[in-house]
Amino acid sequence: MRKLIAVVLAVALIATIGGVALAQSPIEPAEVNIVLPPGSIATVEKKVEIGAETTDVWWESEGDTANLDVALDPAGYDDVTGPTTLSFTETIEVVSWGGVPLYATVTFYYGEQGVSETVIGTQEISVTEGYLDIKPGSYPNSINLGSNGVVPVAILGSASFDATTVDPLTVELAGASVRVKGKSGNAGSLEDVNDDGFTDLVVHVYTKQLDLQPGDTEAELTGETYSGLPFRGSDSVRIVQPK
Ligand SMILES: [Ca+2]
Ligand SMILES: [Ca+2]
Repeated sequence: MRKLIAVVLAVALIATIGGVALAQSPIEPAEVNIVLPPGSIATVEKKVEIGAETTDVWWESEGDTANLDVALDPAGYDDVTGPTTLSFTETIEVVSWGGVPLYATVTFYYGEQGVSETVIGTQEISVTEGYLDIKPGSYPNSINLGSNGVVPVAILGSASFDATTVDPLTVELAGASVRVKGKSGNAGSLEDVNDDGFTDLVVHVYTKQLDLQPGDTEAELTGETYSGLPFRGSDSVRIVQPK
């Protein structure tokens, strides 16, 4: 079983550079959920819009840095001329669980560093804890790539993560989609698979669609909540060779 973390990045600032009004959310994605075990790293491709101006653009991160490490690459851009969109690769690492949720704020600036700086926008990051379990209740999570069947995956609810908010139709495991039930169009079921009092979402993905190779040890899960917050996560797998 692996930890599941929901990271919400919210941006709600409007900035103007060189007289050009930027989009309502100059920083994309505006909201993201990340699912990953402590000690591992999630990456998010992030885009920052700037207006018609030659300027430096950089970022600063603050928050619960003892437990949550947030950094972006590159550290900044020098003398860029807009309007343009700048790309950053954001890495979010849970160093340890110092109580949940964990918080961080990333602020983007333009201007000349140390001389004049104006805020482009901020991200508010909050991390809540939940759990993900491929083949709930069993370990190792053996997968026979030659199987015509399905693999069950449980997104486990907790005090800080409501698994019933996940839209099962959006869930994919290693590129494999969720089995939809007959004419109903429903997918997944809500049940308490680990008997901890919190409702869990169980889906089944098609084994044939799994983008996994012999030797792979992890499978990534992606999906969205009903409100459109994307999330991702991973759990260990053991690939069994087809006979
Ligand atoms: Ca398992
Ligand atoms: Ca449960």
